[in-house]
Amino acid sequence: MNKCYFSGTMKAIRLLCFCSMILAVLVQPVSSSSCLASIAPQLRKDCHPDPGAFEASCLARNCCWSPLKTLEIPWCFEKVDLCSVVPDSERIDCHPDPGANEEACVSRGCQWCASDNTTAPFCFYNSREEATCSTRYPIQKRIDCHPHPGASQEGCETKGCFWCPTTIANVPWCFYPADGPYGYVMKDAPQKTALGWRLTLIKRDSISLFGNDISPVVMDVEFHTEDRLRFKVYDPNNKRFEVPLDIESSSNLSLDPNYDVEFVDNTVLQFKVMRKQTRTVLWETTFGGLIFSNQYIQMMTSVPSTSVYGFGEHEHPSFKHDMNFVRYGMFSRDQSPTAFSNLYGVHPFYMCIENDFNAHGVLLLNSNAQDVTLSPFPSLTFRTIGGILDFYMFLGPTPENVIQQYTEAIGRPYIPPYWSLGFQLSRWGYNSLDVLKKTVERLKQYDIPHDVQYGDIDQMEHHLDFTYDKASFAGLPEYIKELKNDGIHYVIILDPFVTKDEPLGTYKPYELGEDLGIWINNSDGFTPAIGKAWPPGDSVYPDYTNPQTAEWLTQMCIEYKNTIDFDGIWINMNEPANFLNGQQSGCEENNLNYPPYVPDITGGLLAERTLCPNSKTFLGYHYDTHSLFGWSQAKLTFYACQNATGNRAFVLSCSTFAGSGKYTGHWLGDNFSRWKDMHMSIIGMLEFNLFGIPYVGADICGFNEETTYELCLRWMQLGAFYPFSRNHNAIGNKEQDPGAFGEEFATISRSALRIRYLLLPYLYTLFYQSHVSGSTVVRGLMHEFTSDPETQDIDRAFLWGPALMITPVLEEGARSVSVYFPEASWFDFYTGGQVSPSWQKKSVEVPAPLDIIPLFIRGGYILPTQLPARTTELSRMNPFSLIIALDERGEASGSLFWDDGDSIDSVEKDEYFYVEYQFSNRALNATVVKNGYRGIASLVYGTVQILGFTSKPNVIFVNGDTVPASRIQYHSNGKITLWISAPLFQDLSISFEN
Ligand code: MIG
Repeated sequence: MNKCYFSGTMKAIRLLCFCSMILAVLVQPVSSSSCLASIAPQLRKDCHPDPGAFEASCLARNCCWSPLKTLEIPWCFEKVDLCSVVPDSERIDCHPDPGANEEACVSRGCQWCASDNTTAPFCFYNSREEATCSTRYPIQKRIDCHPHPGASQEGCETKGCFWCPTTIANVPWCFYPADGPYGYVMKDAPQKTALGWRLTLIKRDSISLFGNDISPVVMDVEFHTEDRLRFKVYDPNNKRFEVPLDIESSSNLSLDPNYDVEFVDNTVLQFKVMRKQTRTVLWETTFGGLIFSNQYIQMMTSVPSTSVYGFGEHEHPSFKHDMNFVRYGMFSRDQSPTAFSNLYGVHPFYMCIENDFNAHGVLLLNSNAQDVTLSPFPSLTFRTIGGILDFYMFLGPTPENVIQQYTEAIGRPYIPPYWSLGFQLSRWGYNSLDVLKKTVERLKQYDIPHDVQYGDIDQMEHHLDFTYDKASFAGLPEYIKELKNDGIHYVIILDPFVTKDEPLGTYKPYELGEDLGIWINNSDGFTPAIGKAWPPGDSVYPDYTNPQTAEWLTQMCIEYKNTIDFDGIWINMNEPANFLNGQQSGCEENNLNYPPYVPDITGGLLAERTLCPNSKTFLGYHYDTHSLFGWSQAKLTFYACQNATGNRAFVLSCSTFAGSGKYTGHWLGDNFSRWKDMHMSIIGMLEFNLFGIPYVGADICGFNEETTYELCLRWMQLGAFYPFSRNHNAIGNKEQDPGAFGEEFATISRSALRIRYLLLPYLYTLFYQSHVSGSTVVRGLMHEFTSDPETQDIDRAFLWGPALMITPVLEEGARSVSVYFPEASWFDFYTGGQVSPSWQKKSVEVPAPLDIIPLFIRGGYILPTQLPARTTELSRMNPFSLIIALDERGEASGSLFWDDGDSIDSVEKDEYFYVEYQFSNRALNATVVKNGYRGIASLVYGTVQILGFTSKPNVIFVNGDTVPASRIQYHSNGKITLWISAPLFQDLSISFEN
């Protein structure tokens, strides 16, 4: 049976048969037993009632896997034969109009069964009742009138809304139609402003969901740059909270933007944004759907395709979103990754790939508790309970362009210190200096690269920041000096809570903070808010939105540095976390603490595991600033770290917000030692690259629960390719450092890490590019092969920049991986041989024995490398090499960024080195573009490898001198290796002559 594009009538079926014949070879067959995620919940028969269901165990039963937010609905269910479930005679046509196909059908919330032995409609309603009211109120036009649980017909109708139950999960039962008669209308004609347009809107009716509706509201449309548009809806008469992120707007009047905006005044006003070149509608909202009340703001828009990525922070089951009425809450929370839960950071940003493969991105700059619903029409519904609607759209048109434009607005990522690209080791619960020493020692014994060592809260005295345990960690300061001599850097942890209950005169962090008055306060604005966390007694929280806090933090860091000679700061639990729900004394009953609508967040309570929303910070109520805590802390910590160390800052933050990438990296939180979590880590890493935080990784081998030999080994291999590569473990679990499992494990980990170290110059160059132009460091294949739709769903493989594809093993027992090779020349990293061109645009099973993580280099690129060593301090002195992978035309290009790796703002101060490589016409040219780093003088090129060189040259010249035959090796697979010696700081030319 084939997908077909007609439905309903006899004639259509004949057409179907005709078109099946032509299409048979073109389209993939679908079985009538379908795994559609949209299958009505009542048709899902649980296939995994026993615990422990996950994707692989479900598919092993030959069942369907489709996680849904609603837990009561089975995620693993038996395949449903839609064609037999609803008898022909009972089918009510849901798509009598032309153009029916599976997607169009599903987007109406109906069921699709394309069968050629029936005359019944292919697209039909779930039930008679649904048919009756859904014909009147199509689900795609419903604006939720009761977004919180507990809707009833009576309650709904008294609000003046319509009631129409449906079996589709997350579709509103109580709603009003998007095309009116509610919402807002224009008060008068749009006004021209310096940057664009201003519309004054007034509410046209008295319907109110949550009270305190605001009218008039103003919408400003600002043309910021050719590729950036801002539209902002706010209260002109009352200043409401706005996120203090300075996004500059140019006021260039000669702007010729790549977008058009349109106001269509039909029955109800519509606002549209179109891509000028293609006329694709990127945004289309009606003001009939706008709700703007004090604590409930809602807007719904269509999106041009279902290829939507982003929104965070969550554990998303796939990189490309499932848009079947999925809702995600955003409110920072200390919560180990759980499907659909709101996690540590907040990133209301998405990217959409349009049907013609152009890409755009949108940020909703709002920090209040919020949620977004993704629906298959396709559309997005935004709901936030405070602030304003402040949207920024970025026109791309490539995915990389979108992220470059996004980071230009919110702030470009910093360049991490070079040492922090090395392998890092951590655990919670070494519990003593002895154990720490033994662990470090065995990595050294096995010669496993090791650049950074962490100390977690068990090193503190009673969990107090800026202390260390002088009993079980006696000698720690001296030991850190030893580590330094060995080239290993040290990172400390800071929790945000400061106990107020140490004896007077003994705990400076509290006393100094008291003097400076820097704590988050209760609603009175002057008594400190008191919570409870790890330290003994009760704790207060520094308010990092208060500029005074910088002084406190800097002083504390400088003083602590005299004892513990740290190089970087890990800031944790900064959601901010609290072991209580709200303050010690509870949260008063009021609208801030208990707003009429609570977005879809874990626990359904804003104060859960944090402070009361009506606490006061310098910038305003915690209600508004909660999700900015980690962001504001990262910024101050970045400068405090610089001040204390005198070197480039290293900050690793748990909680992040849009713009955090300028100051910090991120690890993906308290994951689990499970195979599934390895896959999830790739999705998280790809997403944080969209969010402008490319320095990201997950706890290698898993944090919670016990790891296993094979899981941990495969994870060491994958983690060797996280931009932030750290093995970290929770207290109480067995040791899982790469030295803990014996010789074989150590050898395999070592070789994966040595590949990482070999490639560090390439990785570092990617970070430079992300800093100056905002491109991603790790990216999905869809960024590079956007017009190949196959790449849109790939989230088990990823790229470093444009040129290196990493395809890890993510399943227990697997000794091969299925790899999709987009259209390009690819070379096996290990042999340098070209993969068969017949593999292009195919998925191929590639061998992956336990000691190998398959890696492929893309033709057309030159990768700078450097011989590895046990630390980057050593490897940075080794000879460089070039891997030149040729494309079909025999060409390739690349570049190298280099500096001392550790000083502040080397790019801004012009203290760096940059060389560009170009290979064409059988010759390599290296052109030094910037020569601002003195240390370059001692560095040399050692080897050059050319991959895919088909005709063997007679002579090879390096800077005009013939290379002796003894320094050339021709491999049978088309690879040539040259041993050369040439200084890095000079231009280099290598030619291959016949
Ligand atoms: O309540 O510092 O995410 O990495 O090891 C747990 C102890 C607090 C959570 C962090 C984790 C860290 C742990 N922390």
